[in-house]
Amino acid sequence: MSADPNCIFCKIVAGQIPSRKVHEDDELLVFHDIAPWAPVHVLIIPKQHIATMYDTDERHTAMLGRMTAMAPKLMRDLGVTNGFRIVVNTGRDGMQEVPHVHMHVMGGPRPWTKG
Ligand code: D5M
Repeated sequence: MSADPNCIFCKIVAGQIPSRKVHEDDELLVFHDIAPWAPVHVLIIPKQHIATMYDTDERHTAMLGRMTAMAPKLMRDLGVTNGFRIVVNTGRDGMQEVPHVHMHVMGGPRPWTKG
């Protein structure tokens, strides 16, 4: 599985940087965002290093589908039952700060910032 030694999320996957893990399987890792915008804010990431959504194509359809499909259960399991938001920032103008694909999943009682 490809990893970038300089990537902070690859280091989390490798266990070199601690994280509050919510879910892990062969392909994906889910952990709490260190700077949450909402009462519940997790990141779903592929374990392999993929820098941005520009680096994905039809070959990643199943993986991207799994990321989206697991969000409702993750939120329910974390007690979020009144709605949530999914955001995937992409590239500089897309306000992506960490260059490893990640899906923000955010919920919990409002008010909270729209990010
Ligand atoms: O969002 C990148 C997100 O990654 C941002 O919400 C903070 C989060 N982040 C950064 N470092 C960590 C660590 N070490 N643990 C957990 N969360 C982290 P972006 O969409 O790139 O702007």
